[in-house]
Parts: sequence; structure tokens; C-alpha cells
Amino acid sequence: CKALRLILGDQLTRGIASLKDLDPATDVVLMAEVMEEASYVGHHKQKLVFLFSAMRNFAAELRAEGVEVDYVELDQRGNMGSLGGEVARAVKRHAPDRLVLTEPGEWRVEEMFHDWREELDCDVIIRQDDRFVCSRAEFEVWARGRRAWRMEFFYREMRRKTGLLMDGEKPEGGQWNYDVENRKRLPKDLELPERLRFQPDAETRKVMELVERRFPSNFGTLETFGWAVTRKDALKALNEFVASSLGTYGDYQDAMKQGGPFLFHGLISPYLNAGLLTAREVCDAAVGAYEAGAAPLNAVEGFVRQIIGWREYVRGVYWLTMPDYRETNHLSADRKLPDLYWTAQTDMNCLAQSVGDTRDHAYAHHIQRLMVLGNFALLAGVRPREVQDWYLLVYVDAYEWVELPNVHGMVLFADGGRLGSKPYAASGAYIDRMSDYCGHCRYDVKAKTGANACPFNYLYWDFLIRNEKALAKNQRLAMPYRNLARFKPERVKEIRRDAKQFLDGLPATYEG
Ligand code: FAD
Ligand code: DLZ
Ligand code: SF4
Repeated sequence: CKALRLILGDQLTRGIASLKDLDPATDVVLMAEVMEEASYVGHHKQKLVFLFSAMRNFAAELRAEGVEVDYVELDQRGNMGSLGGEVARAVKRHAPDRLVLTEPGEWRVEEMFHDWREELDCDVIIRQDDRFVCSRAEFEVWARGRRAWRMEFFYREMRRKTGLLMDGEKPEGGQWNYDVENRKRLPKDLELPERLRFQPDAETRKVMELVERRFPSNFGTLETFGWAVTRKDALKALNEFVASSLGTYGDYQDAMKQGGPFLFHGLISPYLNAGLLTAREVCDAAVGAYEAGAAPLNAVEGFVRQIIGWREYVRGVYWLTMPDYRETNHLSADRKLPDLYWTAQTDMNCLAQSVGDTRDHAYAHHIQRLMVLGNFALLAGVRPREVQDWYLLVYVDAYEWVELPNVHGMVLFADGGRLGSKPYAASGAYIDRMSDYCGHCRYDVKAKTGANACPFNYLYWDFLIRNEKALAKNQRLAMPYRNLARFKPERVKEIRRDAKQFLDGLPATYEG
């Protein structure tokens, strides 16, 4: 053939760069399910099923167009088990002039691409991934000109660049950011919308059987699998979100509810990241609802900011700072990841619920990830590498480019403040304000010390005490450090004692 075009599991977009000049008469598309990608971390079973099934459906759609797809299934005889092995085999089979690639989502895979340039007997062309609003080169120009990077300023540039929610040169409504309106508590009697979930089709059920057979002890359950695996269904999910939830998304964006894992969230990250939906069309759908008067500005701006702001920003930071980024450990955190992240067995109800949602759906929404699961790992001082691996494997939307900056930077402050200006440390009061978890917990969220006290309360202060050297000069932590300075020595002693006792009693026996 003339061109061999590799499509990775998270490149399932018909308009992707490597397929742009596809000629069905002469070209072949290569897709491969390989053990190396399926096991570089022990992915949640739902993540594996989602990705393999979406890959198979994408291949079928290309074939229906008359494109030759060379698809290697995981169980196929002769499968070399790695992308490199499968690419080399396919180059032998098809003797192409060139191998056409789109830049991958992970540094690890880009290294492989570079090796292939040396190893393969054909030209290797790597194209920019133009599914993102901001290219890696553009981000670098933006970042290099600045002493400190802050998402908010980057986001404004992306608003200008895309014209989304712009009124000429000015932001729609006069403000760039309506976040202050997006922190409401969930009223007890507010009815939650029934969210659209999808029954597994025949191909998905086949993949489920494969995953149960080949990955029997991976984290998570398949019983509740409800993700879309085709672009058609992903579009349905997007439309359902816009119709049922977007209007309320802003108000309760930070809220958490026991037994309500999805609330008013988009549930679109797996589709965006794997390529079934594009960032631009998702934002256009939300802005369209605003223009039609179907959703308020605070909701639509909040949603658009997550996508053209945070999502693009973390990707930019990732590519600019890798591979050094993940090696730093600014707060010298050195605790093993507690078992509760795997078992959900803990008396801390907020953690039990958030791990349970994660196990059942390969999903938890942003505030559970940040302010419950992340906050606890930060306060407990868990090793960055173990926290990163956990997040990378448990979520259906997790790829290193998006997971790492969120975990290493936003949650753990292991990067010393390159991504964000302060660690998101919080005591139990925050969780109590934003959720109904505390009402079902055996701990008392109001109690500060002692056996019944909410562990977040003393862990929070213990964290600030432990990390005083690294954090006390941070302007944004000036207030808590001023409060801490007023604590009597006995109170400090009590906090340290309770924290030590609690943390020493946490089982941490699992081997990654
Ligand atoms: P919505 O609340 O509906 O938001 C809409 C979209 O905005 C999301 O689909 C997502 O594409 C984007 N978005 C929102 N916040 C972020 C963010 N902080 N960074 C990047 N994109 C964002 N998101 C992932 O896609 N993959 C990950 O591996 C991932 N790991 C995370 C780890 C931690 C510790 C934290 C705090 C956040 C992480 N996020 C990750 C971001 C966010 O939690 C998820 O994107 C979101 O929960 C997905 O659900 P949703 O589609 O319902 O989101
Ligand atoms: C995540 C993943 C998994 C589990 N399996 C495959 C696979 O078998 N074949 C493939 O092409 N891609 C897979 N992926 C996605 C890749 O790991 C992804 O392309 C990289 O993580 C870069 O983002
Ligand atoms: Fe979590 Fe503390 Fe509330 Fe229990 S009391 S749910 S541990 S914040």
C-alpha cells in the first residue's frame, strides 16, 4: 500500500490528522489491541471494555466506508503484544511508502514513535493533533513568556481564539468567569435527572467476556457498564446532557450526593478523550443552548471553561514539562497508598462513597476526585507516583496527559505550584457544606480532635504543620497559617497525636 495509517485507542475521530488525506484505493488503516497498552497500569475493567469496543466500532464504521482496516484483536494469534511489534509486523505485511501517525496523548508513546523513525523501513510522518484548540507549540509560546502560569489567563486567550461566548472583544455578559455562582449546596428535595446509560450491544458483550477472561482481577465491576461505544451514541449522550442537566450544571457543579454519582455533570470525558466527540462540537452545543435561552450563562461559561480552559491548559502543561514533571515531590510525601482506595472499606463515608462510585462506574465527578479522594491523599502525604497510578487506572477517561497534571499539580502540589497557585487542602467543613455524606458518617464533622472527630479536621492542620517550611510563604495560605500561629501548644500536640494515630492505623498492604 502507499500509506499505512495507525489509529490508537484514543484517536477514534474520523477527521483526525492521520486520516485527512486517506485514499481508500491505496491506503490501509492499522488498529491493534495490545497487551502493553492494556497493562501499563491495571486499567479498570470498564475502561478496557469501553476502549476496545469503541475501537472495534470505529473500525467497522471505516470499513463501511470502503476503507481497508487491518485490525488486530487482543486474542489474535501472532499478536506481538505491543504497538511497536504490531506496527513492525504491519509494515512487513503491507510494505507502505510511509507510516502516518497523529501525535499521541502520552509522552511514553511519543518516545516509541521516535524510535520507529529509526527502526522502520519506511517514512514515518507524525502529524499534529488538531483536535485540541491550542497546539503544543502555541502553548509553549504562551507559557514561555510568563513568570507564573495561571489557567484563568490562558482561558481568556482561548475564548478570544475560539470566539466562544464573546461579544466582540468582550466576554459575554461582561465577566470572563462566573465561578462564584457555581458553588451552591444541593437542596435536599431537588430531583435529579435520570441520566442516559447504554445497554451493552453484542460486540460490547463479546469484549466484556474478553476482559473478564484476560483481566479477571483488575479493579472495578462490569455489571453497571453503561458507556456509549459509538460516536452516534456519544452524540445522544451529549444531547441528553444539554437537555436534562446543563441548565443546572453551573449551580451544583461542586455539589456531591450519596447515591447520585452523576448529578448534573456532562459524562462526556471518555468520549472527548477517546475521540468520539470533539471539544469544539461539545462547546458549540452548550453555547447553542445558551443562545436559545435554554441554559444560563453561569452554567454554560462554567462548562466551556472546563473544556477550552482546564482541559487545554493541563495538556499544555503536560507536554511542556514532561518527562521531568512527574518526578518532582515538592512536599516529600512518602506514605504508601492506603488500601481503602481499592476496597472502599473505611468509616470515612465520603471516601467510601467516592471509591464505591469509582469502582462501580469508572467515574467520579470532579469534586469527588479533587476534594475527597485527592484531598485525602494530599493531607495523608501519599507518594505522588502511587496516587498517579491509581488515578490513571481507575477512571474511564484517564490518559496521562490529562490525569498527571490534575493529580501531580492540582491535587498533590507535588510540582511546587507550577500548575496552580495553592494546594486544595480542606477540612471536613468543606465536604459537609458541599455534600450529604457527613450525615451518614460515623465521625462527627464538627469535632476537631478525639476518637470521634472527622479525620479531615486534624489531618488538615497536621498537613499545614508538617509542611510549614514549604507552604507558609504561600500568599494564598496566609490566613490558615495566621490561625495556626494562634493555636496553643497543647492543641498542636493533640492534632499531631490524632493524625499520627489515625495514619499509622491505616492499612496499606496492596502492591500497586
Ligand atoms: P464535566 O463536569 O461535565 O466537565 C466537562 C468536561 O470538562 C469534562 O468532560 C472534561 O473534558 C473537562 N474537564 C473538566 N475539568 C477538567 C480538568 N480539571 N482537567 C481536564 N479536563 C477537565 N479528566 C479526564 O478527562 N481524565 C482524567 O484522567 C482526569 N483525572 C483527574 C484527576 C483529578 C485528581 C482531578 C481533580 C480531575 C481529573 N479530571 C480528569 C478532570 C475531571 O474531573 C473530569 O474531566 C470530569 O470529572 C469528567 O466528567 P464529566 O465529563 O462529567 O465532566
Ligand atoms: C488505553 C489504551 C488501552 C487500554 N489499550 C489500547 C490498545 O490496545 N491499543 C491502542 O492503540 N491503544 C490503547 N489504549 C490507548 C493508548 O494507551 C493511548 O493511545 C495512549 O495512552 C496515548 O494516549
Ligand atoms: Fe468525610 Fe468527615 Fe464527613 Fe465523615 S464526617 S463524611 S469523614 S468529611
